[in-house]
Amino acid sequence: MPELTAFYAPGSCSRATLICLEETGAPYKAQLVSFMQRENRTPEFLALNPKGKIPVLLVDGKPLTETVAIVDWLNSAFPDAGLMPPTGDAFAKAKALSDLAWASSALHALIARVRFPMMYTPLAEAHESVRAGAVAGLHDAYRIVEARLADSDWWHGTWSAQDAYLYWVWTRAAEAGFPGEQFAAYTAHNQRMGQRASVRAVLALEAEGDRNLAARGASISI
Ligand SMILES: N[C@@H](CCC(=O)N[C@@H](CS)C(=O)NCC(=O)O)C(=O)O
Repeated sequence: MPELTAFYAPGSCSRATLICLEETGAPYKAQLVSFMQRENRTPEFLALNPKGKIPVLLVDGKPLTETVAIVDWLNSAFPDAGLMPPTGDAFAKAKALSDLAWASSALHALIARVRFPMMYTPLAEAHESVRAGAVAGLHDAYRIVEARLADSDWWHGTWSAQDAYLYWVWTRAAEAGFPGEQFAAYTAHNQRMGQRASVRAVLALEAEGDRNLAARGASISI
């Protein structure tokens, strides 16, 4: 069994990786990162991930970054966890990775613009239009998710890492005021996800992380 350490921050996209780790049932260590204290910019952290971002998964001490790659590796190491749809077909596997890449690049980028438009332009008067553009993009993306979930509990029919990522997106966007509840199937998906033991465990871990950060006066989320 490989030794696993996941670097995470409460509320951030590392939630998808943590949910997947929980779904594997493998023991792992969760390493809290304080963005406010710039723990993701220390030389030690940058040696693990020069991009200064989480998630990072240490596998026997070796760092792996990017959610898509982490999920792909976890799926290879723990094939029974169902992180990717079962297939012996290289094209079908590539399709599943394509869906996950869309979530972790396109959807993630829209969430970031909705939450932090000020990071994308120094012009205060342009913040609202950056946000509005991202909100429009999220509506388009949610229509795709809604159609996919109309007749299925899970993106691929059976639960997979894609559902973990979509759960983070819906929750994060709602926290930023995006009206996800207008999309009935996606909202029901979010509620189904909230009932999974893996998700409950991760939310409890993040709550503990939040308390830790608050005690340090370092509460901030990205
Ligand atoms: N493409 C990366 C995105 C990672 C990412 O943007 N992480 C954010 C949190 S959601 C982060 O670490 N931000 C800290 C920073 O940029 O300083 C992935 O899918 O893993």
